[in-house]
Amino acid sequence: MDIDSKTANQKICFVLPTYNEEENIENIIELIIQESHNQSKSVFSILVVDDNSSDQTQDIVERVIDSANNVYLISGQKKGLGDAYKRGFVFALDSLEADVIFQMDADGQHDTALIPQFLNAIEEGRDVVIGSRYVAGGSMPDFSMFRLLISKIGNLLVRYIGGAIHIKDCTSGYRAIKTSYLKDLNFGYLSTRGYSFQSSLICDLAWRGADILEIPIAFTSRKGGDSKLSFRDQIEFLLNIPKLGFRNMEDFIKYSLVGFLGVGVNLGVYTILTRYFNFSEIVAPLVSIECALILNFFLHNFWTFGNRSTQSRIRVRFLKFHLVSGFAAVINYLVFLSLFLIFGLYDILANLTGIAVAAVFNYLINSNWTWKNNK
Ligand SMILES: Nc1nc2c(ncn2[C@@H]2O[C@H](COP(=O)(O)OP(=O)(O)OP(=O)(O)O)[C@@H](O)[C@H]2O)c(=O)[nH]1
Ligand SMILES: [Mg+2]
Repeated sequence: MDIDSKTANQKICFVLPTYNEEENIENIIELIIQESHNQSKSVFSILVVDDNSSDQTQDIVERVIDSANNVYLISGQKKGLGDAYKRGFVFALDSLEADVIFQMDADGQHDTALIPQFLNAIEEGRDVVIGSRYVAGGSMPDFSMFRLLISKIGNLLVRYIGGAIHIKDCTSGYRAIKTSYLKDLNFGYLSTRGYSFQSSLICDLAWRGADILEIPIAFTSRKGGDSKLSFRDQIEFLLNIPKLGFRNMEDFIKYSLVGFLGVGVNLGVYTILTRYFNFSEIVAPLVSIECALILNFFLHNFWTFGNRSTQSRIRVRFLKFHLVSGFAAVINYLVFLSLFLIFGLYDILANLTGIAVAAVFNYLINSNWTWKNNK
């Protein structure tokens, strides 16, 4: 099957969350419909997820539905943007059987003329395309320095604590996502509001190995009406950062626990060999270190990194793990020596620092090389 026939007639669903968007909703639907006329390979649908707006939003959408195909409306209690998206995704997956879902604000801030660029990138094999304000060519021309600063700081926190360093814009609301990546999404975990929903979702996609591309957008001010995202959304965004950090650090925490167990096994085997089997102090450490390494390897393989899809053979991983451990020991020793001899640090503290640096090195290399996730 060639690419053309594979992507022919793929179903693209635009999920537009709305709350009191009577000034904007008709216009954005029209713009998307205009774009659909230029797309021969795709069938577009538009799903408005309205949370019982108190203005005319729903009446307007219902009027549009009477005259246009493939426009849908679902409504519900207002529980935040994340909850609205969650309901929208479920409808788009189950009822519309979408292949690609677009997230887009309904207030005209996202330029529909860029839709073909998103679709081209998806066709070229990307799993997620983000309309990004922070890659070269992207901008927020109408926003105050203050809002820009808040947005940038928020993005930095998500990137570095949430483990999505390579993604410049983690809170953008303009994205195209292949639904294969949404089908096994843990929606319960993502059920958060506003910006925190957007950042949780993109981190989840990044952790699961989605191929993500950012294309530049100019994020202008909304065409009409008022902003819906509140101070409460900002607070929840901040409270959500540690949660992202914990989930991002889960492997490292498991790795460290196994490491501590390894130290115990090393000491235990050494004590038994020297006290009960008359091993010399020269040979006993070699055996006890190897016992700890073997135990650690199997625990990492089946527990710490057990859910990764690593392509290399287990014996190759076993060798790599030993190699990395050897390097880590050298790093431990060099850090200890330099801190102790050059900086005159108390020897136990110097050794502890050496152990910590070596442990981080050990984790990073094993995580990204020995057990590289190929999914
Ligand atoms: N269904 C639903 N939609 C929401 C909710 N909160 C916000 N929205 C919609 O989500 C989109 C993004 O919200 P905006 O208020 O535009 O947020 P923003 O773009 O960060 O803020 P502005 O730049 O001021 O527009 C808009 O289409 C809103 O109508 C909600 O609780 N439920
Ligand atoms: Mg907006």
